Amino acid sequence: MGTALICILGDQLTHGRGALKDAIPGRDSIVMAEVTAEACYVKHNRHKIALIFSAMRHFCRELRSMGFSVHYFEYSSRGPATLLEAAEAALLLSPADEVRCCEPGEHRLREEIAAWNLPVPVHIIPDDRFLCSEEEFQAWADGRKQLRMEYFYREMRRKYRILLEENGKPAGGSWNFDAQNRRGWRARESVPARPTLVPDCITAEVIELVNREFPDHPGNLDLFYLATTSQEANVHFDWFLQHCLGLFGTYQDALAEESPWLFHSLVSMYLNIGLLDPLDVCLKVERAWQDGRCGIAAAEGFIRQILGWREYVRGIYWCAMPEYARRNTLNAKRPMPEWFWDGDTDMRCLEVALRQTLDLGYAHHIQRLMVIGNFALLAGLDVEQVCSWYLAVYVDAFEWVELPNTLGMALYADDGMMASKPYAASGKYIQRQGNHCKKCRYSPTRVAGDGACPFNALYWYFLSRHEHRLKDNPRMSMVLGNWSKKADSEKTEILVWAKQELERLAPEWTP
Ligand code: FAD
Ligand code: DLZ
Ligand code: SF4
Repeated sequence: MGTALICILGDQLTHGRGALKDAIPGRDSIVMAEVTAEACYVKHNRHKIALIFSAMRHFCRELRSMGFSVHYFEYSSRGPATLLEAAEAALLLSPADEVRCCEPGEHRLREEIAAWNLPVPVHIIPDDRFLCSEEEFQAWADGRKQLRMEYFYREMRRKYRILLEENGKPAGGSWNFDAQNRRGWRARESVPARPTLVPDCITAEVIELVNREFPDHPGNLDLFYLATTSQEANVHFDWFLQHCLGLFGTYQDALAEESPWLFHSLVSMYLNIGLLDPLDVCLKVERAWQDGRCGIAAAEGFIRQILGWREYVRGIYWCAMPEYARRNTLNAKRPMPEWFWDGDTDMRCLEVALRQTLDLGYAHHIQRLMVIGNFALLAGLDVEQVCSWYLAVYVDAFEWVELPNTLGMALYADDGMMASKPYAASGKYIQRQGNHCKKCRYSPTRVAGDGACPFNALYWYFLSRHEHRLKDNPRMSMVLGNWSKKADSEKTEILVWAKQELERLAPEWTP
């Protein structure tokens, strides 16, 4: 083997994996670069940029301590602006026989790197940090009419023998304990305070840089709360195992005034950039259940998210790209309102979810799906704008995971490839799941007229708009039946009100 220049991207920070798999210190050199092209292709939340830059700098330090020569370009107007420029500059400093890069997690960057024209060949190495390869997923998907996550997940449980009895039956007698995981939040439990991390000097320097260089990006870095090394991320996960896992399942679908994260793990960002290993995390949760530290519903609920959903959405993304990004089944084109960028709305559930999203780069699943996503779906907001907003605002957002969740699951824009029905809900659902409505100027029990929760009329308007498309879906028959049973006068009143509210909340035309 000749010498290689190994290009490590900001979300590929795992030792011994991907392009680092056969790397040898002294023979191969490494390039890492903080570049405008990656930092600005959407207005990434400052927490995300700070996490990635700081984690990259820490990872570089670890590689150097292992004996690797690393060409590290810190963010600067005089430095390379793209990853290609960084690779070119590094090749001049360390000539090599080949450039090696692990396949990027976004289609746009895969295309870009595949087109790199360098003096030596560029070899793309498969990303072995996932539990299901793209080929394996494709083989599972081939010939299936519907790609339901539940069946994929069972295969994954079998493959890794997780939560499985000796006889191959699921532990606890069921594959899925979701029905036990839907309790609403009534503030009866106290949410454990998360340990705070004091930024070290690398992180402090990065925070200053990000505040200076990205002034118009969202994110309040005074609240920076993220681990930036694998070791810290593991400490963080162990804290979750000890303090939150027990109630994770119970309150997985809850919405709370008191806490942005309730009993959620906050590990997606670490998994997505390579600081935590997905199998390791699942095995630790299985062990916690085996040791009696949590119930089966909590363990299964958590493992399903990682072994099931996370791998499944990645499979969908690579199966369906690049056409997937252009899908818009419901023809949703209404401009996204400006208040998505500052959280300035009097709908309390949305205000809470948006403000924490913008300030911290974090919202849990139900906030993303049933509050923000639900509003975007019901209002018919432009699919492309909504997807690029989600890609920008969350710390854990990379297109392979963000796009299927947003376009497919939340917006139902892929004609049911991801979701068996639209995740459309009225204000009653949000009221049941949490305590925001008590602090809201709207009433979740009223449908039309001043003070009525806008989700209610928008919900019926959504159903009536898309009745023709949804009428053959058995999972929609009950709600569509409820709509059709309403008197014509009531229907008219609701629809007139819905259109008026929609124009007020998300004007079709903005000057
Ligand atoms: P927990 O609730 O503690 O769950 C544990 C882990 O399971 C997560 O860390 C994550 O790795 C995995 N997981 C759970 N649900 C999903 C899912 N649907 N898809 C993939 N992984 C899942 N997740 C991202 O990592 N990046 C995104 O950009 C992203 N965008 C989303 C957009 C929308 C509209 C929706 C509905 C969901 C999105 N998700 C995304 C999935 C999920 O909301 C986040 O993974 C989760 O909220 C992260 O918080 P947590 O680590 O506390 O998760
Ligand atoms: C997201 C991101 C950001 C903000 N900055 C960088 C960077 O400066 N250098 C880098 O190598 N990677 C960065 N990334 C991550 C890449 O955008 C990521 O590799 C692609 O989105 C593919 O998942
Ligand atoms: Fe949200 Fe409606 Fe409840 Fe207000 S009343 S918090 S808008 S669900």
